[in-house]
Amino acid sequence: MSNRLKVTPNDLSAFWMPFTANRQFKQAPRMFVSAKDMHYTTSDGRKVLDGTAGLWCVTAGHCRPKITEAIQHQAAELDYAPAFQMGHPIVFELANRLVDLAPKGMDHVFFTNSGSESVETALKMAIAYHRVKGEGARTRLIGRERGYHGVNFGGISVGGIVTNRKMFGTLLGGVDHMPHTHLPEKNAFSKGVPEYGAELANELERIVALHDASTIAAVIVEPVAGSTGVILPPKGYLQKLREICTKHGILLIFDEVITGFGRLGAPFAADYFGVTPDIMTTAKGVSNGVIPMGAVFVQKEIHDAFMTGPEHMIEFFHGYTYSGNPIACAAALGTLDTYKEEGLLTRGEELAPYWEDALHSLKDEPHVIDIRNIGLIGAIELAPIAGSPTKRAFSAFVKAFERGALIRTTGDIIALSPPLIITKGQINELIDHVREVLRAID
Ligand code: PXG
Ligand code: PLP
Repeated sequence: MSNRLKVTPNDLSAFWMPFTANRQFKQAPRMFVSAKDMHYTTSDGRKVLDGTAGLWCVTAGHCRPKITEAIQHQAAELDYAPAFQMGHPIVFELANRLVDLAPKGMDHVFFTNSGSESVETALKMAIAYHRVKGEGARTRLIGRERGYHGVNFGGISVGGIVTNRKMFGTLLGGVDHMPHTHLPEKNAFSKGVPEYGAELANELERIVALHDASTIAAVIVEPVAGSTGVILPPKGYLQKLREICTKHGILLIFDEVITGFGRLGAPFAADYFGVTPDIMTTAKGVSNGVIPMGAVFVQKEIHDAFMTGPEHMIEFFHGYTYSGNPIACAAALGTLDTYKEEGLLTRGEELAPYWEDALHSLKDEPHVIDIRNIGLIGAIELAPIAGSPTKRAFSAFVKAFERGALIRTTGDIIALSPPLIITKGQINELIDHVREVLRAID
């Protein structure tokens, strides 16, 4: 422990940190050394309330005994088994448990190690599915402006976040984008899903008319866009997308990496909105963020379309060394047990009204230009400092950390997504931290 506390800037240079202002961080590092339930402990011994479930992933809270024990036991029993042409029991057990939890008809699951890999897997499945069905011309992929689908080439190609795309060349060909659904002039301070904007789904018809449906494999959207700053689907929007996709034989992929596993108060956003996609990508909450894992759920019809050639042949030339890694499976089973025992996959529904009221109590605080919420997700959008976008929100992040709360910021938006074990008292505490921070920053 003591060694870990003695970090100096010199020790920090080797690690090129992901999505981090490296030079700024290394001048004034922020370090966590332990965590339990709703709190982290920093290297200087302070408790910090986790307002973000890590990076939206520690859904059941930190260092939960069932998960820790499952990992410890599995590590001593079977540490690794080859993922290709070999199996081990708990990966099948986990697949069955997940399929039981998934929306009806999503009977099969493919394992990955992250949300980014889940997205690549889903996109490849969609294109290959059409090909095995004899519609090999369906190769186009449609994403959405401001969408986040991880950082691999397929994901940034269908994604719509400019900073994540502009440095990396021409990306995948044959990709188009629908417009995002953020309409602050009409929907600011909406509680839950906003009233206006369902007609934006009709933009998909325009794209279909341009390219012809026979060239389009799939549409991928986040049911609720998280990483881009929490953008909600307008009332009726997802239903419309579903109808248009079905009409044209286009697969609908829901990227549920953030919304999966209870974040909205239902197991999946598909359940919450009553719209079932053809493919659903997940990660994060599947293993409580403790061991990397992702899972792609597919409708029976898609899976079965691949099960046709000679039986000794591999049906889908895709997979990862660590697909269904035994220790990750153990972590996921421990996670599912914890969710079940504590009713966490629906706890968000009970807490959502309280959460909504608490968040919207910030409406008249300095800099606030919009507040958005759904399930246990909240966003507080701040007016940017003229000429210095993101600076105000970043100061809020640093101040909140100093005061004892972990929040996330993206652009000038504060995004909150606490573990689903949060109490009402801790919701008050988190919102009070944000209130004090807003009053303290320039
Ligand atoms: N799809 C969606 C919808 C996501 O939100 C990914 C794919 C990629 O997952 P991996 O496991 O490869 O990171 C994500 C990840 C944030 C934040 O603060 C969001 C994500 C990751 C890190 C930070 O908004 N989303
Ligand atoms: N690069 C090389 C040289 C490899 O041998 C492999 C896997 O065998 C990979 C990349 C892919 O690694 P993973 O299966 O962990 O995604």
